[in-house]
Amino acid sequence: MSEIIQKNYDENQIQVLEGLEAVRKRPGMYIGSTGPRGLHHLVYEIVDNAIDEALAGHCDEISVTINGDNSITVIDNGRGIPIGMHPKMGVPAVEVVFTMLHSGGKFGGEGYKVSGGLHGVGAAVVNALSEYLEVEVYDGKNIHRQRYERGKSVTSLTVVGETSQKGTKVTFKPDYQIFETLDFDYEILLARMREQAFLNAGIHITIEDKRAEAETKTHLHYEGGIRSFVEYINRNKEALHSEVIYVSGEKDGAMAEIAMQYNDGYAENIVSFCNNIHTTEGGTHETGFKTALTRVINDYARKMGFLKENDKNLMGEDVREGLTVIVSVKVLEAQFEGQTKTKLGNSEVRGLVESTVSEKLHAFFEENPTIAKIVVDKAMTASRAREAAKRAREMTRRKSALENTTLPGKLADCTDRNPENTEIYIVEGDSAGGSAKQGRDRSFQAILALWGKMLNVEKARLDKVYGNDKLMPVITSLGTGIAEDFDITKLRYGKVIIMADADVDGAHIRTLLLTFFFRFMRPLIENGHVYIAQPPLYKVEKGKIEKYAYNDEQLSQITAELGSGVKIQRYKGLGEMNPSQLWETTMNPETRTILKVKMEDAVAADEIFTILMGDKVEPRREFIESNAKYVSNLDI
Ligand code: 1YM
Repeated sequence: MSEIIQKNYDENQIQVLEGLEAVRKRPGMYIGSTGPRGLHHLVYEIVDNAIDEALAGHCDEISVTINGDNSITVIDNGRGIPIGMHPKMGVPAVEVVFTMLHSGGKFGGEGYKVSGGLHGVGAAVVNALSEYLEVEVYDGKNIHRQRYERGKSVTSLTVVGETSQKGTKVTFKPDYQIFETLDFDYEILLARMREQAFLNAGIHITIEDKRAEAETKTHLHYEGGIRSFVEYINRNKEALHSEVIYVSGEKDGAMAEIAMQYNDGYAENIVSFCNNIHTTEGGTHETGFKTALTRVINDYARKMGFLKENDKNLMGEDVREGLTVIVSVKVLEAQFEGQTKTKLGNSEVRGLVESTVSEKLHAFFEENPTIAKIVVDKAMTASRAREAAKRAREMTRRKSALENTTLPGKLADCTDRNPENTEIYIVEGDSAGGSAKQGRDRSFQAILALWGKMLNVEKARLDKVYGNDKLMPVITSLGTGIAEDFDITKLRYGKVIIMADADVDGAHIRTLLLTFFFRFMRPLIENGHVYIAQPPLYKVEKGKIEKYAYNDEQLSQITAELGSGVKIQRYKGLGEMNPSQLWETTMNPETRTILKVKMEDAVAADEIFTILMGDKVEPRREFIESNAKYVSNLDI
């Protein structure tokens, strides 16, 4: 009798060895790679079995340790892998689990198994690729231990002690003959364990690195589950509503839960899971979510009158701007598709997620109108920005027509063609343009005068740049093109100097130009090509002495110097200076002051522009009254 059993055991053993030999021959087929990714994958396979035990409701504590020799120990407090004889194989079930491929997952186990990975053979694959693996099963009475080397058992399952605990402990060391590196990355494992702790609310996971000099140990436990996950992802962002929106539903044994929160950023962040497996390629659950979200927000916005009859519907990308969402589903028979088998294919899941979000999110909005309003506002802003961007794109398509345009008639060009030497003054006002033209050094200074009536800033949308008689000459003069077609190598002048009066109209034109550069020629600012000219505010005369003051402080200094009998003239505009005065005070590189525009200045101008264009009258009036200053950085 014992002989027969022994014989069967041997036969099984042969079959097993062949099986695991296949894993060692082609490890990539089972774990993807033998690089760091594959290495870390081994840990996930073992932990997944413990997580499954938690999902089945038998385990709430898991610990993961990176040992000093780069081996890994995983312990759980579940039922323990069964140790009874396997009826067909004639060896303990635990040995089948670690030594047989296609052992078909769990025997008779039910529930939401991690069927996406290695279909229940994860433990055997890890064993095959380990220099050694030791499993201990605690059954509440005894400690049972078995050791394997490169997939082969080197001891039989033996009682090695007593215990009152229940659970499973697995220690394994990845095989240096297989892996390119054995160096586990604590942060990578930590991130994965944190994800699992979020997805399995209430579970305690401890992760420890014993290689580190200082003790490195993290305890992960989130009662809030995927709500906490969303808060975690948004932790460094400005949330638009403090409460995370959470909905869940169930149908025919499948479950879906969704947690979401908007932040003030623009990125959309959808993270989805099926049976705790990160579905990086998306799938039916994500599709269902997106469809429902767009519909619910549009319906609500219409119903509440935020969207008027003639307004277009908000698009998917509008309602997802600044959204962080976790979509987690549990299904009995998950079908994974796609390049990396991380795309969920189950069609019934789409319907489940869609109906759950449709019904419950709608109800949530009805009950939380303040949050609903925030969400709709965010989406409507995104929609407007998208429309503006679209118009901007359309306009760049007309660019080729532009490139061929001859230089504008209002440009008085310089003779030097080397941008390293040249500069262009963009001047507002007819008379100032005339003085600048006469006063300049025509060898390296070009003048572009912006004529015509002062732009009505409220009506001027930058996305209508092509119809803008102030901006068109600027584009053609600089030669770079705009937006996606912007090419700094085509810049015709090294310095682009905005010269405008120190009054409201001057502030308008500066704001317009800076905003335009910021939105459509950003590298121009980033590379430090844009400057603001600083004309003097006062002329101080005494006899034959003429001095200029650029601010009030200088004025009092000069008047103090010159003593009594000085004549002070306040310049209201550039046009009040004759060509030689303009050259001397504002254009001569030896004596002038120009301010280099920094990105912060352009950002501020862009904000001001938005205020000037916006519907709110009060901020606009405030701006015009205070005549905001943008420039801070003294260049020369
Ligand atoms: C540290 C790794 O593997 N825990 C673990 C594994 C199993 C069970 C419990 C378990 C499952 C079932 C019944 C069942 C596994 N059992 C099997 C198999 N921790 C770790 N904890 N009883 C115990 O699914 O029905 C495979 S894994 F196949 F033997 F049942």
